[in-house]
Amino acid sequence: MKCLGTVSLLVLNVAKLVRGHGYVEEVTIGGVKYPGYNPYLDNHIAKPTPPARLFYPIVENHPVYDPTEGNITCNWTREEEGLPKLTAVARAGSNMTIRWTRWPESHFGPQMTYLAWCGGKKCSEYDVRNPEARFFKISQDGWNSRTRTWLQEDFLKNNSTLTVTLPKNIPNGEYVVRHELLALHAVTNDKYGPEFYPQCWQITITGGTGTTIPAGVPFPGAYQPNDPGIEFRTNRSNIVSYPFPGPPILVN
Ligand SMILES: [Cu+2]
Repeated sequence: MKCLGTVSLLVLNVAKLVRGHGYVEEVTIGGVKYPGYNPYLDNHIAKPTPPARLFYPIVENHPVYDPTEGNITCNWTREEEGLPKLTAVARAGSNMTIRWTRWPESHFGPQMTYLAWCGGKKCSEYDVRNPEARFFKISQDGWNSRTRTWLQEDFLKNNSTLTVTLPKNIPNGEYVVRHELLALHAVTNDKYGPEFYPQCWQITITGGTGTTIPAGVPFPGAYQPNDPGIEFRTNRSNIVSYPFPGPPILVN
């Protein structure tokens, strides 16, 4: 174990030098802590048996730049590792506490979170990267007009941790959470542009009061590069409000 720890620290430090990006390190649901998919460690212990996770495997901590391509759904995924095997039991109306790797201070922008119903199947047998999957938005936080700061600046004070509340008014069953940070700092830069950091993990909702699945949108398909909240070039001193990309929140 000591040896593994040293290796992962080395790899992480190198990765930090190369690119200061990130991924979800841990999520707490119903008081239980679940590790994220660590692209610098889990991949190496994936053979012959991948570690059982809630999270869709990811290749790197890199962002997705083009919101119209397939990786916008669940990041640069490792399809050869298959779907996650675990699900977290989550009460409708409860909080998920999401801790990212130390988020770079240069990055700012919102978070958006969606759920996709797994069609009455186990999510471990239903890939939400298929074109039929639909995602409904449950949470978003962006520009705080009182403090004049972005969500990604505010959550740095809290160890890169944020909270998303699950809706009460949805049917019980298995869902995939699609949680994403959108970094806007490089939108003026023709070479890079907006940076999307989607992360997907599986939950099983209990105690829900809803009887119908809220209307959802496809990924890719929900975002276009010139959406006002994606091609957002407004100077910080002039921001009045932030037009979130994607649909409104229809359920709570
Ligand atoms: Cu970046």
